[in-house]
Amino acid sequence: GLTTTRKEKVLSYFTNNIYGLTASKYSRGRDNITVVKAMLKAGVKIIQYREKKYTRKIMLKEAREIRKLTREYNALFIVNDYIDLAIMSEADGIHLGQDDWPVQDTRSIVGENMIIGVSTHAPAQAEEAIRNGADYLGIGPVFSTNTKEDVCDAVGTEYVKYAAENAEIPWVAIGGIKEHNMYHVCKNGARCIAMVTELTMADDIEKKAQSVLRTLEELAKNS
Ligand code: TZP
Ligand code: MG
Repeated sequence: GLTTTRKEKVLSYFTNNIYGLTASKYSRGRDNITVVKAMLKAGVKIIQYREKKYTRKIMLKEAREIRKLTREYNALFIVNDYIDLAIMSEADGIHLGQDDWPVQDTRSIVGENMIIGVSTHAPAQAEEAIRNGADYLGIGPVFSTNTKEDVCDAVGTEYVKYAAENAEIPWVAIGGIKEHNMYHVCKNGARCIAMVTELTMADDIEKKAQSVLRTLEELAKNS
């Protein structure tokens, strides 16, 4: 049958989509699996497993469970930080920060099929990530956020605009983005929005994600 290349796969998923991340610390006692299920039910098509405090054993168990669920919902599954966990859980992608392993070295380990995403906070970092073979970029933190420890200062919608005008690969805006301020992000060209606490802290995660997806659709139509 038809084979979808890595590049085509990324492009299709990073257009008009919400990129949902786990955060057990900010999920009001709900476990990561419950949170992911609610996001998937709502129609979120990219899930990142981001877990900073659990043991390897627990992370592997959760990542495999999320791998199963994301397959059922035709969603992309990305693992944050851990190359080994991404491989062991058969994730679609691995997400690297500026202080994680370099893209080229990561590629040599994960092979040609795995998507590699890189967090960037400035144009020079975006250019470097693209040069090194990243498949998508994280653009942010757009607004200030307390969700991430050692997060850099908010980069603002200026950097979103830069990405919209210059990025040669798909990208996702992240950091402090809520339903009420996503207008400013979309207005500057974002077509894929990452959210942590707007979803994980919601009373009803599924309802919130549905509402955010409707808002994104409206904003995309009018721009
Ligand atoms: N990378 C840059 S900002 C951030 C990450 C993982 C956290 C975003 O969380 P929130 O709750 O959507 O502001
Ligand atoms: Mg990292």
